[in-house]
Amino acid sequence: MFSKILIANRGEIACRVIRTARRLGIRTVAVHSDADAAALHVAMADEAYAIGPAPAAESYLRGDLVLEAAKRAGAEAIHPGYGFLSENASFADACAEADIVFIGPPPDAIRAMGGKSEAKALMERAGVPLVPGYHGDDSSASLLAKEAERIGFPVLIKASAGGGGKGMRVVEDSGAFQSALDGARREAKAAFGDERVLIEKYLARPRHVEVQIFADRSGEAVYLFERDCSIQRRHQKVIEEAPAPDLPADLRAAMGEAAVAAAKAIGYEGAGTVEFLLDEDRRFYFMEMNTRLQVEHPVTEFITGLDLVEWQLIVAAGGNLPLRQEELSIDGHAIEARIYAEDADRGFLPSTGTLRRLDFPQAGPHVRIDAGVRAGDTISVNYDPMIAKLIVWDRDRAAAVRRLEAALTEVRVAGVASNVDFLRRIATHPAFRGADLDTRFIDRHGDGLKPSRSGADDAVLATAALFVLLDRKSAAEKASRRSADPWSPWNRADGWRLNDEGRADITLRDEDGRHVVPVRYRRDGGYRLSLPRGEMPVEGALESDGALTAVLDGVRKRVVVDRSGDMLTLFMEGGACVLHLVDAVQAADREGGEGRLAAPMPGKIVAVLVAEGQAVRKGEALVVLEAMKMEHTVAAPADGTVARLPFGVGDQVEEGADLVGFEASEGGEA
Ligand code: MV4
Repeated sequence: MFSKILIANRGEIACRVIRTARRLGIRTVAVHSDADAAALHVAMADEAYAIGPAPAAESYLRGDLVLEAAKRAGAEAIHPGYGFLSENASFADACAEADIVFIGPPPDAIRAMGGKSEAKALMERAGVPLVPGYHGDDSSASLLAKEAERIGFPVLIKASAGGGGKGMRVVEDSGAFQSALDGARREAKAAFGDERVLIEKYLARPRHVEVQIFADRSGEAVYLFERDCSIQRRHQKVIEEAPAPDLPADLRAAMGEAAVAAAKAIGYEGAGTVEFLLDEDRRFYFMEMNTRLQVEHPVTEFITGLDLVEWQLIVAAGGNLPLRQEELSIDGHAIEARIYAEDADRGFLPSTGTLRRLDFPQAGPHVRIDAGVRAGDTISVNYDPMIAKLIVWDRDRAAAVRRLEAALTEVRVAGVASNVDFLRRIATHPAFRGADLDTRFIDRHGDGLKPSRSGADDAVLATAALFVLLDRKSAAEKASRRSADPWSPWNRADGWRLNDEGRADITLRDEDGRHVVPVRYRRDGGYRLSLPRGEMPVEGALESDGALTAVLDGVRKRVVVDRSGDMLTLFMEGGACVLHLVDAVQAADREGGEGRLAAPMPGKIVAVLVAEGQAVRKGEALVVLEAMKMEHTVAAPADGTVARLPFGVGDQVEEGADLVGFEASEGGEA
């Protein structure tokens, strides 16, 4: 077994590999970009090497710099994690040339699975079922059109070189085929520099079911059962589970054996995943093979009781698989939810900033948290916005779903937007509970997955105002205890007025604007608030852990409130709410901010959809920015006129750059 390994990754996967290595007594070497100098994985490793500036292309993707660090550290092996260099065959070759073990498959196996068409041809020869289709070399329009007729509409056109859904076109009939083919080719060329396409029978409601396999150098291979990863958004997995619900034992075995056959066909070694599409009629078809450990591997670990990173280390060091197929079995059910710093209420725009608060449920036999960041860390645009993975296990799926719902209520993220409430809406959705899964789950149930609350309702405003009042009262009491003149009226926080009930205004701001909450101080220490829907008596107390016991209109609730500066994050039943306390003095300064449509993060302008002087309606798309491999549309915040367009297509813009000078029309809809 190795005595020292280098982890060529960051975030939660780096931390996860370090944990197993440490348990096995293996010394660990971390590499990091300048931006990650204080990151969790650096702190956890035995030693760490800076390898370059923040952009991944200048650090984590620089195989030469990673290898240089490995040589300096005397690491015998490199674990690539996932993403970055994990499926880079040239890097795996370079490791071998440097006599450093690449913890993963042989480079040729990576290459074999890299191209979709070549992979399919290999799988076909190995007897692995493929979707009926055409993936030959002749990609002339006339031949492809004939093949589409042969296959039968609807068909799916896919980029041969790509993945993740880029360049995919569903074609319902022959009349639409040529234009769809042209579009798919253009997108494939732009995304992968290769316009070759393949055609398949389109499966309308497939599930994404993938099989975890492991192979060792002796040629042995086993399957560690399957995962259902159908809950995806824009080809990014959101929730994964193992085993796949409602899979008959014979189908499970057939998929497992097909996956093992695929692995053996390419001389595989190490951890791998064979992805299948499972049709409604329970036929399964090879989709692609991933030649690395997957993000969602913990659900497999939970149901098999195994440590897949330990198996990777054993196999990479030349050892045999620890268990034979007949020694493997499924125990219970596990579900993973990916917690991302993205704003589910704003088109899942990645959210950057400092994690003011990061609470997780207590880990244990039923709950696991794989996190790569901690409170105080910054989520930046340089990397994938994953915060952590929450994985739960229980004796069966129903119990695991309940466990997931409960665990998600204890995940609190403040300082950046997160998808936690979106995850909760999925976990509590009847279709999810009923395991009614397919790859279009989120599309199909989109409306039922939208946030229930629109804006700050009375309960939110009352809770926030009460928190501010109690916070001020507590600060005033502390100040008077410290003050030489404890009875000074300046140390009061009860809105005291001569011959009158105490009064104050609490002004709060959110994306809908400002909310002024007039307060009257009651003699009994409570308050009476004037809210949009009427008066409300409130009282409560701040607990030592920052939680608020609020009694609103006689109903007692416990709410966790995080305060960072003027930002309040309220973790309410219906989800997290962010409000900003407006200090009346500074309020005026904010006026200058109106009319700004700033770039939410650095990126490139890929489309300007309006002209200067053009009248637009609220919500109309104005400019499209490409950042973090995704497109972000900047839309009109209200009815109005496009006054200035300082940038054109192809321009690079910094975070905060004014993309559009906008003038709201008088009284126009905002
Ligand atoms: C398909 C399909 C339906 N029919 N192939 C999406 C990207 C790549 N993983 C393959 N994908 C699909 N291929 C046929 N013949 C539907 C998808 C698909 C999908 C597959 C798995 C997980 C999520 C998906 C989301 C949309 C479409």
